Amino acid sequence: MKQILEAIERSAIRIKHAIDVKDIGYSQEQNSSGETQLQLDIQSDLIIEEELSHVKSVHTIASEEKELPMLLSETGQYFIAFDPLDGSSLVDVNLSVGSIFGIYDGEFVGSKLIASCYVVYGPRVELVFAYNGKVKLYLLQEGEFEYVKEIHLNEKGKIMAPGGTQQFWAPYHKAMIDSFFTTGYRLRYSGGMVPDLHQILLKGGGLFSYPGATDKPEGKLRQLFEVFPFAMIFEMAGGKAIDGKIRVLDKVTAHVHDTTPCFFGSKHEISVVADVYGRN
Ligand code: FDP
Repeated sequence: MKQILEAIERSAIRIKHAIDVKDIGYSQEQNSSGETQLQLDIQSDLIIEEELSHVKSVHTIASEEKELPMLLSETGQYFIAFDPLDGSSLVDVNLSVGSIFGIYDGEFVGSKLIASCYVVYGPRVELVFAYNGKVKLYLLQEGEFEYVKEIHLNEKGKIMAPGGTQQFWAPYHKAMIDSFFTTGYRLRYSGGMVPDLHQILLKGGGLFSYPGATDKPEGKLRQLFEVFPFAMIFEMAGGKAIDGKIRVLDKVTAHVHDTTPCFFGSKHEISVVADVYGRN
């Protein structure tokens, strides 16, 4: 696991450099979800693939930018799913973006996720690593990731990050989000999953939602690359992650690019979501 974390750290430093200096134009390619890839998406994907290919314990990788998983080493133990540059459409407006990693033991199944990591490329580069029941924050300082602190969520937070297009939300979902705002929650939504969830984690709690809606019944966010890794981080930090009704880590993944509706938050907000969705 140490070698995997070191490979992620090296990737993060190289991706940060690419963000700072490289062409951010669109390529001619589309990813598996039909989105046009940025040069930076492709570049970040190649950087991570290269760094993980040096780690013998990595059996297979799956990337948001690749159609199919890629075998790296028959004798490896770990299956790593990653979104190389999540929220990359925000790079041209200079908002924060991130990389997300889920480290699975033996197969790409939610219950086999054993460690998660994400990197935020903002004014500073931060890395969060969840393993063995602890969620640890690191800050990039002069080329090294230095440990800062453990992350713990409060029982109840103050931040609301409601994803998706309101026009397509179910009426009960809209009523639930409105009711959070009328009880004092404040809107904090940049459109980048990594910085939006990072803010909730570091400010002690709140709710990030990306529901199923009429335009996207299964939501937008991908299970293996985005939802499961953050679900583990929220659970280890003392919060919860559900799809409205069930724990997202118990969901069955039929295809590597499957999406799911998702709600991440501290315990209070998730109990409200479970109550509303349980009745609808
Ligand atoms: P993006 O398409 O820019 O990569 O992963 C997809 C994602 O961003 C998340 O980072 C973000 O939370 C979400 O999409 C935003 O979607 P909406 O624009 O539909 O709110």
